Amino acid sequence: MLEEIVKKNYQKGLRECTNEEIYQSLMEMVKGLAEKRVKKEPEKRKLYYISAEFLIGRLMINNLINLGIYDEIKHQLEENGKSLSEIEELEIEPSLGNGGLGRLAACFLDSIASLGLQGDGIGLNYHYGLFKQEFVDNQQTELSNPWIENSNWLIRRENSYDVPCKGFTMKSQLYDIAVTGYDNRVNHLHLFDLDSIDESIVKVGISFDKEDIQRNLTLFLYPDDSDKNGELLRIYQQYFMVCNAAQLIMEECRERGSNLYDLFEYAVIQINDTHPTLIIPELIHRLMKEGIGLEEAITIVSKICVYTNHTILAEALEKWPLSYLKKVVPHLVPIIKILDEKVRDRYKDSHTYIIDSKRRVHMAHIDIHYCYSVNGVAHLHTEILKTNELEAFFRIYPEKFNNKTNGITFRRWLLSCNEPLTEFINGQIGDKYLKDAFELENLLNLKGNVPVLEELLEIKQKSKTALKDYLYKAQGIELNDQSIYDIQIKRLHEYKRQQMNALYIIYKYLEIKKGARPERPITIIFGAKAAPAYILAKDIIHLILCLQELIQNDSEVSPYLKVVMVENYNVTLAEKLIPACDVSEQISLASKEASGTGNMKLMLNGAVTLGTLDGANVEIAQLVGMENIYIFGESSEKVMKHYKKKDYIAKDYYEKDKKIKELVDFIVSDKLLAIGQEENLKRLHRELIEKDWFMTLLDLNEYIEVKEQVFKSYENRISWARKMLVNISKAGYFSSDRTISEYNEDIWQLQM
Ligand code: 26Q
Repeated sequence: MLEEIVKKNYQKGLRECTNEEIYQSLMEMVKGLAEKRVKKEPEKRKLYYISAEFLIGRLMINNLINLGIYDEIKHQLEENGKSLSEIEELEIEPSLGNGGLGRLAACFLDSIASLGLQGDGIGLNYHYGLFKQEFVDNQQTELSNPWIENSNWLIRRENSYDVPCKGFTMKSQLYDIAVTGYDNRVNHLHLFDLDSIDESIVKVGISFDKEDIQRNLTLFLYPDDSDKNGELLRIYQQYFMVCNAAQLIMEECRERGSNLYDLFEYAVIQINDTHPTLIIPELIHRLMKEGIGLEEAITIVSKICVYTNHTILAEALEKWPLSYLKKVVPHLVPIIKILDEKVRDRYKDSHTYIIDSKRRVHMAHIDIHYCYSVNGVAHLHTEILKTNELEAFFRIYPEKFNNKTNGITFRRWLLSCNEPLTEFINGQIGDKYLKDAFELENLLNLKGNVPVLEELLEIKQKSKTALKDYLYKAQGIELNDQSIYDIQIKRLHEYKRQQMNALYIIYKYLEIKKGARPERPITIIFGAKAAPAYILAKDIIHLILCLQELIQNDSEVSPYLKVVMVENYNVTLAEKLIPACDVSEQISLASKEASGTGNMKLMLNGAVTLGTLDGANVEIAQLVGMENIYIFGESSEKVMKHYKKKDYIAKDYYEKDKKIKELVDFIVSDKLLAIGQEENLKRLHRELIEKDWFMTLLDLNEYIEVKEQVFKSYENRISWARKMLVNISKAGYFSSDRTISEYNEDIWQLQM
């Protein structure tokens, strides 16, 4: 079939084609095959997963695997002297997400289709998505990240809707991306674009006129919202997303037979964090326009919408000034006020009001009152929501709260990114685990089999060498593949504590300077983007890059220690880094990481976790047992007590512990100041001593101690391989197929 398409397009054979020509033809073929698999007769009930982010990554390999033609195409290309993996490198990954929440949405779409459920994603078609990161003078700089080039996965549709805002109406244009299930159905990701979008208003880097809504609306994901215009733009974006969603959903449900009074039998809407919350008043508004009374409209919508919370960080819980909503969507304001009044009539606790005394609208409160399910994303996270952050709501609606521990799709995070490991597993236990991930536990029978454990070590070695080759080619980075790869890859945030890892690097550097060389060289790898307006996060990147340079140029230290911060960390890079990882850094301040999903991907690929008892790490620890994970740090209960009592004083740790003082002061040492910017380094230094809101110094000593232990135990290679094996065997629980089955059984109730 590929031959035919190539012939039609270029009048020549595969062998004569360039990789670019083959890539284009493969895409055409896959798009055609996928559309053929779309069910012609839709089922009654459908899920709509609305999200500001869908971090889908490259799609070619994933689609070939899910359509069951990966091996066939690979061989066909080989026979013609072509390499699928070289062709894959031509694909630019869509830049439609930022971190965990967006990647989770992508894994979920894969599992929904793979389980044969009828469910589509709805989001925005950001032309430049999240910025592209480049390092200049050891600082992060942001560039626009165009991904919609000549060939892409978007399919232009007929659908276009009016989106009325105060003073003007915008028009949308729908694009779809096919979501192929593994050996199963095909659903869609619906991405709405502004039809009057104008890319030419972006002048330098990522700066543009934030007030020119009718030309800028779908250019960037998370435009800088550190000023009022930035915040207004975010509200416009959110409204544009949900107004289109509401119209699409109502149109589709009517086509499937709904009279709108029974809409809740036809649709369930999963609200991914608070960003799509305006769907609630918007749907009420639209149902009323169709002649349904207010009370009934509220009841219908409350039987359709469900909400997932992904964070307990106060700054991420969206609160918009009512005056901003009046400026953007005045027609929704009366409805929001009514929703608030109903709450006030019923409940005394003012913490649960939608509009607070400062006239700010709490988006999460709309969700909790008017959705029929509220879920957290890991056991610990859900418990913290119930007993702390959302306690007042839990008292009112205990039946709404439930946990759905996150998961990851094994199609991408094992099959597609780690072929050698996949083949190894298939060889040992067959491939039943592809449909039932718990089957991976059969690998436990091999715990005592030394040749098998040795084989596992060889596979890891191969991936480490592959990463070395890739990073050299792609970014000119030189790795020593005989060193330990210690990897921390995630958004840059103080609570994730990349700065603690940096302090370990300083510790190790000073130790080596004193003559205490590690048994084996250590490579500490970071991948992270900092939000453009998040100053401290950028300071932390600066520190890491300065350490990288310092150590690189110090011949006493560089043979034993290397620091690497990869540029523009994204899904594509994650797919190369994860198979190669030995030690997975999951070191957030306990209670702050809702779940984490990188921790699951790394475990599945045979990395051993070094982490705190936070998010899903807790469940990982329970599954693998304490002998197969390295845990340190104060418990979430203790950390939460520190916050309540305000009794964590960073300065005390700094002043009373000579070692801590030495490490922290190194940030502003002559050596680092000679490399980096005084302003950045001094600010970070001051912050760690004066504030340290995420308690880095609290856990620092224990972190260093346990990390040393990790590196020591790495030397017992067979025992380490056994830890790897146990981690892989127990990763089945973290398949997003399990997570999605639970969502469906407990919340969505879609036909299987
Ligand atoms: C809020 C207000 C204003 C501007 C931006 C935001 C904003 C943007 C993005 C708030 C939150 C996000 C993203 C959150 C996120 O990615 N959370 C992660 O979700 C994962 C999936 O559930 C979890 O595994 C991670 O623990 C959690 O951090």
